[in-house]
Amino acid sequence: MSINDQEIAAALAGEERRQQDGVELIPSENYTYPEVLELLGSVFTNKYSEGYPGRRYYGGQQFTDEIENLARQRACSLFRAEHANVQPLSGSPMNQAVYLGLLKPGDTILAMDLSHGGHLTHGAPVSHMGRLFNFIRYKTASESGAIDFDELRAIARQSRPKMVLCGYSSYPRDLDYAAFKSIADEVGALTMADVSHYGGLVAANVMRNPLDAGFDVMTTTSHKTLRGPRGGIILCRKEHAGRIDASVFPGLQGGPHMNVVAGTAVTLKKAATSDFQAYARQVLRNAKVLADVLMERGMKLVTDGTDNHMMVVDTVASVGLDGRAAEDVLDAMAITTNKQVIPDDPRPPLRPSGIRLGTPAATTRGMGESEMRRIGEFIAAALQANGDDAVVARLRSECVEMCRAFPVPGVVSGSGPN
Ligand code: DSN
Repeated sequence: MSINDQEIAAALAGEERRQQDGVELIPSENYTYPEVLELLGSVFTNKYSEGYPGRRYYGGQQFTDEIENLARQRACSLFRAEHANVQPLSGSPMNQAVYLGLLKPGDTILAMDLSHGGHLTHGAPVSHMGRLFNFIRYKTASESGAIDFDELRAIARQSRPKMVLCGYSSYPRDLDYAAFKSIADEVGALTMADVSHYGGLVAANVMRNPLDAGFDVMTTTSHKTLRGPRGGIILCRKEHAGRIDASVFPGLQGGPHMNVVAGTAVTLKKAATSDFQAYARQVLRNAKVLADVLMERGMKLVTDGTDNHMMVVDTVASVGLDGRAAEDVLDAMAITTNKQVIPDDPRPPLRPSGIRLGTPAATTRGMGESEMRRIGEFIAAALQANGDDAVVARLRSECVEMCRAFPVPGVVSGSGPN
């Protein structure tokens, strides 16, 4: 395939080179399968399919119905769910569809505070959902990161939420879903878990599955640890199926992206294999090693370690650099991370106190514990280099050389500019 648009072709080549030559440590990113890339560029992108299999508003659905049915069945079987909706265009509309489908505007939702690990869509005041619903936030214990369930119960008794929401995008521990469920039951609230970050780890049974604890709804994006195309999946109990489906379409969205649904179906089949389970176990082992090396090298990690695929480094406490400065230093040596607020961060979100790191993408390209040790050493050395460009340049060339031994799935040439 050739792209006859020089500027775009050059940007694509540059991005391929960037992905090939650098270590991707943003925990929500991953490299999808070459088959998924092929399906994203397939003729399924041409098709409108408003409605659901067997009940569409446009003709010509014999093959789109087949792929959506397969995706739904595979999602239910993989996650032990009674019903699946695979149409959400991504994580934010997915969560919005659940709130809007099961609750009324103004209802109270109990959710984790953003700086303690919750997501923007969990009611951050800057999000539309934060204005539409009454979000009450719970926090984690500052050192261990544990959730104080006695405090949570007291907040629930007082605020009488209609929904108890858990799940996170920057919290390095697993959750006790049974404890959330028992509090929700006590106050008559629905339960929802957003496992977007760790959906692949739940699928592989290396992290707990909220549906096993009787949760009403679980949401996950399809592209993070699950390694699929960019999309969202809502899994729920049968009794909520009608309201969830109506909320996604026609409530919130129009035509689903059937090229993405096809890629999701393939992804879900792969996620049920022993190869994927081995991958998920390696993601966790890699995260532990990376966290240990960073701590050995004097870095301060929020909650002092990790039980999942990610960690948050307090760079201000570790080396006196805010998250943006730390992100820039690491970018310069071909390690991509993202700036990150820490619990109750006194700093603003664009100059927060830390960075967030994760191992899903590096693990996909075959990096293991020895590479994690090297990456941990690179990061510590770069952050402790006091702005010495020569040190950063040397680290960059070592890092790039290491990366070239681990091809990125889907990168064809990697021949873009350095
Ligand atoms: N952007 C994703 C993340 O990085 O956590 C979720 O919105």
